[in-house]
Amino acid sequence: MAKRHLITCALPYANGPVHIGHIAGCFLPSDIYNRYLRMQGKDVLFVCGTDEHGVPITLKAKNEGKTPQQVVDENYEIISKALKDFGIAFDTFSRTTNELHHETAQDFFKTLYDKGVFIEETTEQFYDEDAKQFLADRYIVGTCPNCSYDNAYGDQCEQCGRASSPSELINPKSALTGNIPILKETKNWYLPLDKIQDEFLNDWVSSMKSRWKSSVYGQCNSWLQEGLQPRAMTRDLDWGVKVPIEGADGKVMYVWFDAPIGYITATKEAAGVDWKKWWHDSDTELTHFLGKDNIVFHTIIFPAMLYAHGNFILPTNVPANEFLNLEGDKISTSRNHAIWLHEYLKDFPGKTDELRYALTSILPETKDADFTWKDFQAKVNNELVAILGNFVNRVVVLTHKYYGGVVPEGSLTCDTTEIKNNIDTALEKFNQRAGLEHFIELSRTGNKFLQDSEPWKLIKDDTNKQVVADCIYTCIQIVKEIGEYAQIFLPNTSNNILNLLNIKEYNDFVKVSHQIGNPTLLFEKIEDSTIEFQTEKLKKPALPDTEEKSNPFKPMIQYDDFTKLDIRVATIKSAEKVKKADRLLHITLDVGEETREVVSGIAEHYNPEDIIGKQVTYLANLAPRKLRGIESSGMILMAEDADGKLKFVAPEDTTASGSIIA
Ligand code: B3M
Ligand code: ZN
Repeated sequence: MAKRHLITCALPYANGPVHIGHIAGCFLPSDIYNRYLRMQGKDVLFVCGTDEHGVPITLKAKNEGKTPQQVVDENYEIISKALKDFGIAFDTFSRTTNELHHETAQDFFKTLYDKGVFIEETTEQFYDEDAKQFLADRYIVGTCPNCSYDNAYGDQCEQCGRASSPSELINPKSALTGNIPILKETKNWYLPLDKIQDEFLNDWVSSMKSRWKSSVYGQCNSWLQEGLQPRAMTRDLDWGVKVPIEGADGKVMYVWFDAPIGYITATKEAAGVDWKKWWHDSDTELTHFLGKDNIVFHTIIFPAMLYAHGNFILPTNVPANEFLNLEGDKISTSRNHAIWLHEYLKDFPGKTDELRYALTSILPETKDADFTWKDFQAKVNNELVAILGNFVNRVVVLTHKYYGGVVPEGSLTCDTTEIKNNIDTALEKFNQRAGLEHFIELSRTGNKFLQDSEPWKLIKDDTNKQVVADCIYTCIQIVKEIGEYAQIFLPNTSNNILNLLNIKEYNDFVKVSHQIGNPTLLFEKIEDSTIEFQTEKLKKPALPDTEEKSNPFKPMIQYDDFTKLDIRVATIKSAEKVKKADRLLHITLDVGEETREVVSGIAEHYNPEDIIGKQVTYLANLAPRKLRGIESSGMILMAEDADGKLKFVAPEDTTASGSIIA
């Protein structure tokens, strides 16, 4: 029997907020397990944090004209607040950009280095000569060898999902400049997974066969069957944890090296000097919660790191979940087909338990699951309102009606022991969906007991006094049990039941003669219109950010796209108003070797006579179109200020007409 339990939940990437897929994948399952163990009186530490390194964050920063630090700061705020408001009860929610994390990861790396674990290898990697940097997988785009999609990333094609390496791409290009990258030699440090497989992983993984979920064991085993290869643990990049050894300037740790060490950092933050017992003492049981795309990192790479380091315990279980879909379709952050947690919390104030319940009831434990708003509504209305809320309310109301809210003297006449055992057994085995079904069974049983007992009939006859008292006494104890188990699944409801029963904590029975609280409803029905609103919202592409941007940056283009634009300096030779068109000026431009006629919508901003001789920026190769019978070739580019005023963009000093702008 383990003395203590360390629970980790996969660190969400700080490149965007979290959505219900993340919640069902690991936040909720880990929180349920955490709450379950605590209810058993176990010594538990539950840690998480944001994963703030890696190339996607640097690309996002570039796209949005921000620094990577700004991107992760913003997302840390949104993510940590949403998870806290949702009641995920981490002991600490750390960040991998914290100084303590950099120290911890560097210590870990240094120990492996000093033990001679790494293989140093010089290989040829793609390098962008203009950007003067090596190109990590995500910085390379090209044509997918599998499906011919021409914007596939170096590590994965987003169209067909195939994982690949940059060298397999057809016509690889730098995502930074569009250049064709050259191959250049660079040294990196590799974890010899092949060797660690023979020494340790094969035996260790097979010893876990009976304990781990078959999907987890199966995936892990198939990697081992294929045979592991050494894997680079360093990258030529400037965003990440610096590699703490000589000759490693300009290199950082591979994000999947430092991220799981984030669990250790978070433990240090939560437990201080006591952190060691959580990671070094074999009496600690370590459980990693995560989604299925992270299995290999938690069953192979991180354990290999821990083994190579020595002294660390290894995970006892890795109960990974499958994926959650949304309304029959994959959740997609780029298409904004997602329900963002922070938006749910804003749209449904005070309704965290409703989402917890609906998601727990469909957790993708053994296969992918589908969330629909209709099902959410049905779960709330038909189960939380009609079964749980209804039972609790009836009991409180009847206690007030018959006994003025004072618990009558009675004895237990309905036994719920088996149901409670069923909840425990299911949760022990990570069958949380089943656990929730048994939990709602408590309320169903209470309702049926009350219905069958019919105290409202018996009360009319004085000889039934004790039977009625027994019935109400028993129902009050069942309400208490519901509240007690709600600590695991529905923490707000659990607190509300404490108030209804007017007790401070859940222990033993609610005592005879105790005055309970006044009836209030635990849940309210979700209206059709609310569901329609949410379903409509899913159809609209919106920014997942909290604040609406007035002037968002456009999606990234490649250098090639840019070079298609022929932009020149031009000089205005003549200008006149277009008849019967208030906004248009007909302008003749000197573009060097020729003149061009342009119709421009700037008549409200400039008088024709004032602009003769002005220099402007001219897009020369925009396909011509006819405006008011005049063919307009190309376009004069204008700057627009916040008030909508248009202004010419001119060279700093007079420049020959026709000069190229690039
Ligand atoms: N950030 C991947 C993910 O969010 C990664 C998990 C790290 S766990 C150490 O899916
Ligand atoms: Zn593809």
